[in-house]
Amino acid sequence: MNVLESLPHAALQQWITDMATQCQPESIHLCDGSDAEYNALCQQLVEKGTFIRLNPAKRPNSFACFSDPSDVARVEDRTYICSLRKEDAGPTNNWVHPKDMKNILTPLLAGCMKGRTMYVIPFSMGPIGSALSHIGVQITDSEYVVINMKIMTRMGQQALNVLGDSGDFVKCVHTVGAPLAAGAQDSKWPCNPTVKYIVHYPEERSIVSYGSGYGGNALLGKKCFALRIASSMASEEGWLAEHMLILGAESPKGEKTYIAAAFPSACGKTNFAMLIPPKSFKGWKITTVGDDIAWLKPREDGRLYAINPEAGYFGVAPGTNEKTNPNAMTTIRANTIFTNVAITADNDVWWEGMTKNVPDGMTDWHGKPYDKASGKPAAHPNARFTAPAYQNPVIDPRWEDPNGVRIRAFIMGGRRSTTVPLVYQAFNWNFGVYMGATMGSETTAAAFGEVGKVRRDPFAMLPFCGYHMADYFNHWLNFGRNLQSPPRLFSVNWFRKDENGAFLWPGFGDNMRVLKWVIERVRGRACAVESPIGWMPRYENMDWTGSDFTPQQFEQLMTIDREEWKNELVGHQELFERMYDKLPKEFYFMRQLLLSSLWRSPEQWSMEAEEA
Ligand code: O2Y
Ligand code: MN
Repeated sequence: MNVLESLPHAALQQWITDMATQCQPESIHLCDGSDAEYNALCQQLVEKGTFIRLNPAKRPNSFACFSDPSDVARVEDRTYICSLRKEDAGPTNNWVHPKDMKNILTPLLAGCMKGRTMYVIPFSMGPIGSALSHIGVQITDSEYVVINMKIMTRMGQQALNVLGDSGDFVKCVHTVGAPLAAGAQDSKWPCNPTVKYIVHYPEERSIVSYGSGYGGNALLGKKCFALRIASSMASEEGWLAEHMLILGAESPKGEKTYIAAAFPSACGKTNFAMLIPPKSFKGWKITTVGDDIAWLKPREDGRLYAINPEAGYFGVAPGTNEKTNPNAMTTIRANTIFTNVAITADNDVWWEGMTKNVPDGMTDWHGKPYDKASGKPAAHPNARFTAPAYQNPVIDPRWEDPNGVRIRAFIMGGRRSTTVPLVYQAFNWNFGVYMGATMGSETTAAAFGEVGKVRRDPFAMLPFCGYHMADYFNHWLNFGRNLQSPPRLFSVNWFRKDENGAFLWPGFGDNMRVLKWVIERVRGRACAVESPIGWMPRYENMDWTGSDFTPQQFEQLMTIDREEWKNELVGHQELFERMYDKLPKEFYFMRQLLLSSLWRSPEQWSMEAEEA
């Protein structure tokens, strides 16, 4: 029997049939999401030479693979939002009219899966059956993608059951763009080294990804669906799809507070999601609901609840170690796929920053013997692990709660060596939205080549917002108006440096001190002092047990330098000018207010602060 005939969903059946006619695969495989299917596909990739089975004694049921060197990261310059109107995509997205884009893609898709299997992956973003979840169906010609989607989503029959015979689904088409001629030898990492397109049609709620087999380009449930398409759905339907981790903080008294936090890449987002409090914070426990994406909706009580739409972690490996993130190291101890890491002589994995000592006899991410003297990294800086979330030793007991968890605070952070203090709280929702909109992070070598330049990354969503960024700000402003006791908004910066370039803040576990102040603030128990940019803790308002951090060090970390802030506000203006046509008018007024409060002399601020 034709595999598709078993599908009760006529529109789904028709769409798959149409795609098969276009892509001309050799066969079609409807994924059931079973472990047997997963194991068989892993074995298939081992036999093909794509996967290397890792030492079962050290890393059970785990595999490593090396991508094509042209296919190692998301391709932002090849990523498009093809809305019907250019002004709906906005100035920060690449835009082509959907008709013109289809004229480009149709010939590329014709016969693109020749010689390959077309896998059909039904998947749920979010817990099965949750009112906050949404269904997608991805077709792909990559076994690697099927295996990763099994870890990252709830996929297979369970998602088909939710769809029934007429449910809505986001159409996700993926091909590596490398048709295989009869009898030709396949490459270990098929992809199209020169032609790549990651295309989103927000009105159709569909995605087409051509030419890449890697990460955010190919696992379409993640950035493409859960952020770009979902953010556009969310703005129409009155919810939020955000590039945020979700963590739970439990106090020694058992009081639980859930917080969502947005950080651009290279800011320690996974470390924060799995934070281990300092030993002196006896009885405090941090648990992870999600490490990357949050979907948030108000419930009948008017309060805001969040789910993690994902089921796994696609985390950056380099820099992860037993000190920086022991919970991540435990999470990836088994059942994990490693991409572009180095392989040790005893068939385990290694990357820069895992251990001080660089092991001998490794294979590098190019699959070649690693020459320690080369000065080159053994693992690619964007090397990844794909691991099931349930393996996280600090997974939150409610991480799959279909109702979501109530969010009490949003934390926004960037990597700033100057200007931005360790922590401050926005005066109100609107100032918080302004704060998120003007977030910036200094570029690191791995990501952008030019080091240390502030790149504005509103809500860490710049590469992931599926519509006009200024419409997104308006959506946030409106959204707050309808919430009962809305979450409070905070800015953090773990990366401020002194005049010698040394970090002023220890970070990692000590970030718990900041988190505790945030929690106490939202619960109305912590004091703060008013500054020109928001509410800030005094030294004595934070918990320093077990720390020798001095009031003088704190002062340096919290300084608001008027000249630096005037420059900062010039940076805000530059961002606003890029999107002036739709920018919320409130933002101009808030910028003016910030300017005028910065204009007051520092002596005046401290006098007013004392009075407050
Ligand atoms: O490089 C990629 O293909 C993936 S990018 C990514 C992966 C996991 C979580 N976050 C990100 C990101 O760029 O924000
Ligand atoms: Mn991310």
